Amino acid sequence: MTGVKTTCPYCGVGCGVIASAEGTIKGDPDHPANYGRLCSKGSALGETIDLDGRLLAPQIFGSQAGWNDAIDLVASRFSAAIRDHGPDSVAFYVSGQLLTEDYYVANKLMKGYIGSANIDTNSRLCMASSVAGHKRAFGTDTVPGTYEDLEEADLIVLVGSNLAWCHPVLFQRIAAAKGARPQMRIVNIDPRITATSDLADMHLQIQTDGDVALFNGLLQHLAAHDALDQSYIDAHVNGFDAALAAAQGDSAASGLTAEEIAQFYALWTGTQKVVTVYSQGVNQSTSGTDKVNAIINCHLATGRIGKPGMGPFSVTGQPNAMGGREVGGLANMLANHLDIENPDHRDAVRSAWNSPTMCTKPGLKAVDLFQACADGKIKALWIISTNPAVSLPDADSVAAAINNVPFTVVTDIMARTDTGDLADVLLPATGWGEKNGTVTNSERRISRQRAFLPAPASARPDWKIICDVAQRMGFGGFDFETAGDVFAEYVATTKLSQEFGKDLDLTALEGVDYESFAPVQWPVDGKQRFFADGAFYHPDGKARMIAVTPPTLEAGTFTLNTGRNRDQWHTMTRTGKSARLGAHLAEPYVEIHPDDAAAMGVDTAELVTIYGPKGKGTFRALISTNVAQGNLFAPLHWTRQQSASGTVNSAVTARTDPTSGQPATKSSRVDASKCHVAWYGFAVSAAAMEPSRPYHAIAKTSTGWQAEVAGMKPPRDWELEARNITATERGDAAVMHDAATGDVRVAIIEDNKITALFFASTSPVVVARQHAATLIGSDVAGLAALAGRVSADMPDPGATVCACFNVGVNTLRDAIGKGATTVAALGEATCAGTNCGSCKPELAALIGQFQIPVAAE
Ligand SMILES: Nc1nc2c(c(=O)[nH]1)N[C@H]1C(S)=C(S)[C@@H](COP(=O)(O)OP(=O)(O)OC[C@H]3O[C@@H](n4cnc5c(=O)[nH]c(N)nc54)[C@H](O)[C@@H]3O)O[C@H]1N2
Ligand SMILES: Nc1nc2c(c(=O)[nH]1)N[C@H]1C(S)=C(S)[C@@H](COP(=O)(O)OP(=O)(O)OC[C@H]3O[C@@H](n4cnc5c(=O)[nH]c(N)nc54)[C@H](O)[C@@H]3O)O[C@H]1N2
Ligand code: SF4
Ligand SMILES: [Mo]
Repeated sequence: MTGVKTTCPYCGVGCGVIASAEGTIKGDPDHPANYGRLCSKGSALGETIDLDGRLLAPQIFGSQAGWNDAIDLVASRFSAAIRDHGPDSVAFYVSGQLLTEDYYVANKLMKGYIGSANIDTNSRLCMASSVAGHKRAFGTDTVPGTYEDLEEADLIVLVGSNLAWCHPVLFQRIAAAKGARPQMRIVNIDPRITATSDLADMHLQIQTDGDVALFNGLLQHLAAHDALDQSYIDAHVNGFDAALAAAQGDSAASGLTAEEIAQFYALWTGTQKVVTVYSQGVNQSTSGTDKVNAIINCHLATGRIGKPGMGPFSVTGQPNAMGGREVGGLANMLANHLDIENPDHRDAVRSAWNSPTMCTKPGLKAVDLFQACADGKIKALWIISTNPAVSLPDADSVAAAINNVPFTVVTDIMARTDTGDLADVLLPATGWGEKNGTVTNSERRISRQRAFLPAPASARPDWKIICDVAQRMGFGGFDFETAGDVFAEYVATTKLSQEFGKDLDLTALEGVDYESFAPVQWPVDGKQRFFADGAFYHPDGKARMIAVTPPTLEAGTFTLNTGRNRDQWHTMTRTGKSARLGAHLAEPYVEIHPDDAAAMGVDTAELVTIYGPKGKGTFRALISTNVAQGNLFAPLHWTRQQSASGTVNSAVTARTDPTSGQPATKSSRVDASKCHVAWYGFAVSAAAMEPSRPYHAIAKTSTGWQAEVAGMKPPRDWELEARNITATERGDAAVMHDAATGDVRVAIIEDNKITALFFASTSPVVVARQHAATLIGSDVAGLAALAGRVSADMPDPGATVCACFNVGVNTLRDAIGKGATTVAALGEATCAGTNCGSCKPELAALIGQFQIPVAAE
């Protein structure tokens, strides 16, 4: 296929993509991350690159402006703040979705020219605990292994990772490896049962933050069962005795049964080739760094690190989380894995940058940075490629803090985001497909993102915008012509890493052709893994085992856990554009245990309000035994753009890990109760809706928009209510109001075509959502459509399971009933699961659910 080779802009798997300007998207069969595979989000990239909703020109105080004025204003306001209040009165808050080149110049500007380290990134919310844990253990922030280890392992332990939904292509690689070698074992450790659990031989439903207790217990068990690699410890590891002594607590504090613990320990102890994969269930915790070290301790004590099929493996979330760490993106790091606290390192970086000044101390970490905004200490703030008014804990206070900064700049690709809505200046960036640069994935592989579309209107690449501002502030050192020039300078500076005995030396890439650059893993000398033979980066060359003790668990009514959906990316600014992706789970929801729901008097699909100390949110109840009693789970994706009350971080508390500063967004202590409403509604419309009701959530459909709504008292005029909600003034309305049941149905018809449908009821509206959406624009007689039922010639496919081929649950149930009782057979019958495979765990679960049991003979 012809097209441009680039890299997916979503998760840290870093899949190679072949894309064309016509919007065709295919997996790159030659890319070592995915060998041609893509997940549902990657496959739908073509549907999210249109210009709908894009920010296409700079905006100053709400009015369109030219670049010259915008750059002038930004440069002069930052310069004035620095002049009047010092360098630490300004701050940048950036993103693991920036390309390495963008990240490099942002750091250079703040740390080397402004002279402050007040540049932090959303990686603080994501990878900071892994970074801190790596540095404590290895003396460097380095992931030892490669993706192949996941295929070569005999045991994969997933800790706090919903890999099936969040790193789907790695999950598919593991599933394929297990298919080929069924003796491979998988253990999933998560307080919640997830799609990832379907592949697991053992699901350990750990208590929230029980991980340190569990892995401390494992260390004891390894010691007691003669399973240590004493010669590795003697030669390469410090701190064993102290770590073991600290590990003497009770593993029952993990919340697991003695039998579960014994089985897990026996499996780990008896299997040499173990990879422990961990993600946000580990990092996003007040004990996040300790969890990382508790896991690494077990690998160091057994020498199971850096060898094929063995090692601790922190998978990165964002496409360039790793690249950001390489260029020193965090407030407490310097470029090239050098240390901000080390004056020799600072001096060397300053002279490599030939810069006038240099930060002298670490800057503010994300949560503290926004607190400083609230406290009036930050006079100018620049937010790039991230949406903190949604994604930081205590989000309402963060929004207020941003508002409190005298001058705020936001660079984004979208015109409206919750953070952009608070900005004084909006700067339009080129997005994926329009810009050039590099990203580094979870296995340290650097790949190119390449443009295959022209830059729309006056949008500019992020690195260019940052350099324009730097130059206007009067700084030399930013006169790059292309992203390739920035990359070349960055690569040249990595010689410092080598000079100081660090591991990030990319100088072998000097002079490579940026245009034809093929994916390359570092170190670039061909060595695939780190640490099999020791050679750690502490001054004595040894690793450190860290003495860690389990945290004391805080009391509270409910533990609010938060995370991700399969088909949405973070704050939905891109994935929210795809009707296909939106169909999987279309509104903010909370998973709640049936006993808790019953105690609250909450029935299926009613609404639950979650109260944090500083804010609240209202969510659709998804009653499920996948969460333990006392636990709630809600996704982080919904923003005020789709749902005024669905931003879960409004209720999430801003507690952080003391070592890494990473917020503990998986364990807020909250209250929750039923949200009593008088009526529930559902609407589909050809028009864009902004319903603004006590509860509402909008989503894109194949024919327009849908909205879930609820109200505190019935309106006087249902037709008017329907027209207001569906943003449909014109056309005739057919209204049915059943006084006995309270059910309301309104169809609005113009020129014999249905333009809007509205359903309301005193209980949650039962109507086939996707089917209703397909009626918009059709000339089906309004009243038949109003029945909300489905005629024989238009079967309702039901809620979407396979987003690639739009296959619904009803279609799958039919196929299973007709004998398609394996995932492969379902694929043949319906196509479901045959493209990206992200829905295979759900297909398997449906087969279990709908298969007619065969009577025992
Ligand atoms: N579809 C999709 N994929 C994504 C993203 C996305 O937005 N959408 N975002 C990307 C990014 S940036 C990231 S960081 C990754 C995140 O990838 P993951 O970390 O896999 O995703 P999460 O859903 O945040 O959390 C993982 C699991 O941690 C569990 N957990 C909560 N508390 C604990 C605990 O105390 N102990 C243990 N052991 N587990 C716990 C949660 O129940 C949850 O299932 O995903 C990346 N991939
Ligand atoms: N409660 C809770 N909160 C969490 C988490 C959780 O699990 N639970 N997870 C945390 C984690 S791990 C992460 S990574 C964060 C993610 O949180 P955010 O980074 O805030 O979320 P995104 O939606 O990815 O924001 C990216 C923004 O950049 C814009 N954008 C896209 N492309 C470009 C570009 O090329 N240039 C520019 N300038 N802008 C662009 C998008 O439109 C969007 O507004 O959320 C964190 N928050
Ligand atoms: S797994 Fe999916 S989201 Fe992640 S890089 Fe690959 S295609 Fe993109
Ligand atoms: Mo992340």
